Amino acid sequence: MWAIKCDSGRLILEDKDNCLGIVIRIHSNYYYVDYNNETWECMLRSKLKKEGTEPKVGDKVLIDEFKIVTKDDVISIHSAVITSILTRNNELDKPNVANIDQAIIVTSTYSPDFNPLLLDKFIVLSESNNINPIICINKSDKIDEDLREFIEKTYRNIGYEIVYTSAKENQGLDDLKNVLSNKISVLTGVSGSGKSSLINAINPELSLQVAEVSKNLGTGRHTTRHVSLQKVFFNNQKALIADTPGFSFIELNNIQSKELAWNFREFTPFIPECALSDCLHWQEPDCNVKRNINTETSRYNNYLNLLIEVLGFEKINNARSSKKESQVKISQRADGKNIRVVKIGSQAREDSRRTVKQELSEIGKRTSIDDMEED
Ligand SMILES: Nc1nc2c(ncn2[C@@H]2O[C@H](COP(=O)(O)OP(=O)(O)O)[C@@H](O)[C@H]2O)c(=O)[nH]1
Ligand SMILES: [Mg+2]
Repeated sequence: MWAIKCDSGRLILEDKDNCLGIVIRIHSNYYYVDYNNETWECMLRSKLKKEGTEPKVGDKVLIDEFKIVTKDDVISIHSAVITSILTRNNELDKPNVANIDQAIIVTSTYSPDFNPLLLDKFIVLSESNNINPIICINKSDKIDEDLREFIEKTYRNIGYEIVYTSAKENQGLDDLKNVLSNKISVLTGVSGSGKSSLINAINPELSLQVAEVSKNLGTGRHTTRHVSLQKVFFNNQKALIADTPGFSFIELNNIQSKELAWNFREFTPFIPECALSDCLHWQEPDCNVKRNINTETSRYNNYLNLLIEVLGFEKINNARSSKKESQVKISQRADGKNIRVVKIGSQAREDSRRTVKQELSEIGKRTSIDDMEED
């Protein structure tokens, strides 16, 4: 460690080995890294820049070349340089954030009413992104015993962690804090479930601008603003919480139908023994999942509902790609040169008349799925 005098005071250069920090905010070319409970303003080492590497919020990074600038003995800037980025465990696009440990799925007991289909959908979104789902039952000041029993039987029994909270009555907040400690979390769940109230109850100084997932299926509103991770301190512990909800869209359009069941953890031990390798655990013969689970449960019923949704998206995507295929044709011009001619196929013409929503509602009618809005 050494010190250099500079105009405004002292500049201390502290030479440490590479240390592991987490990017919590990005602003133009500056990356703000949480390391040792301080926020360090970092530039990217030029080698990484040249490689085109771009850190995301949530990235675990090694930092070096620490500088602490002091002015009149008061520390004004901690700065350092990012020397490498560790492999990500997971990453979301919207919001653009990596290495989320867990999604706190905030679900209310009333207004909006508890909706197991939506809860399962959020669970699938988490599982499919390799993010551990934690079920937070908020407004538990108004929970009846039947509902509590249903939640325990359905979710606790298959291994999900559940916390019961009431932001209004300050109940269960210590349990929630325990879950959040030393982790990177996103709070997710529909509008009105109590996300903002919970954040405020945990830490009133932290005013998260939690943007909302729209009430209507598939019409998520996403913010253009960069996500950042907020540091929250309690009981000598620190939590990092994303300031936007975990999933801007609650559509399952990135999941393949034959993959969906892998996001139902109670199904997974039985999937490999199904007779068909692409078994959808629905109408197929010799299905090992159906043989081993109770198909009378809301989980299985919700699985089927979500499967129909996923199949609907697949149908639309296939139609789109067949449209693409039919668009390009090579033709020979009079001068002998080959040219590409765009020609729309009949299937594509038919599909282009329909919107995605119409397609989905038609599939819905054929299979009489319930309306999937949450309240
Ligand atoms: N009874 C009760 N009401 C709550 C609770 N938490 C939040 N609310 C109310 O639910 C409404 C929606 O809460 P809000 O935090 O804005 O939900 P968000 O949309 O998920 O951020 C507000 O009127 C809150 O006062 C709770 O634990 N119990
Ligand atoms: Mg809110």
